[in-house]
Amino acid sequence: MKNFDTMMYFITDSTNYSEEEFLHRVEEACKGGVTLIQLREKDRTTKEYLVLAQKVHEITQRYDIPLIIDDRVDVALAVNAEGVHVGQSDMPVKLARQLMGGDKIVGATAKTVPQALEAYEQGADYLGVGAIYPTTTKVKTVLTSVDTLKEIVKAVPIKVNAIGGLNKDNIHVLKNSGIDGICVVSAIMKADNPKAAAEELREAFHELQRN
Ligand code: TZP
Ligand code: MG
Repeated sequence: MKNFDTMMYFITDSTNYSEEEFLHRVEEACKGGVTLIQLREKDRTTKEYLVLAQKVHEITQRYDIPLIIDDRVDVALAVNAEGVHVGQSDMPVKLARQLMGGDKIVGATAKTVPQALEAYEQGADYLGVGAIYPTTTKVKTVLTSVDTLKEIVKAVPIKVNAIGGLNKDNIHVLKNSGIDGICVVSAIMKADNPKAAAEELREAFHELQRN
């Protein structure tokens, strides 16, 4: 039985960090209580992606946090990661599901209700919806409104996370949206103290759910 929590979903970006600093930041985020980690590498060779994924997986396993690999089913399978995340121009969810098997986590990006329904019908376990705010992490992405996010939450019975430019000071716009969690890159990756940043984000998300 798949058991995973998308509440505090940390997506990595190793750009501008030495491997040592990157891995340290990943571990600090684990200590700060992130519930899911995605390794997201856009400019590495397959071999480099694999080697880094193995190293990150060693860390996440110590903290019992599922590791999701962005884009690459082959890399996810090769390192026995807990799941894969596919976007609209990646491997279709249906194929990713077939290749990964029923026990692994398959996540998908959706920006509209039809995309969300299609991903759910093809076997996605969760959706990342956004960008809610402009982001410097993924410059090409278009914005998704909070209203569309709410419609997606109502349309599918799987977990839905908001993504894009989110931080502890702006997630209040997601109040009453019904989301299961938030995905962040910069708010943790670029923080002076990634552990404290993860803790503060958790607190901010809990606050959002309380009121
Ligand atoms: N997909 C939509 S926005 C985004 C991705 C991968 C990047 C989010 O990064 P940040 O730094 O949290 O804005
Ligand atoms: Mg992708």
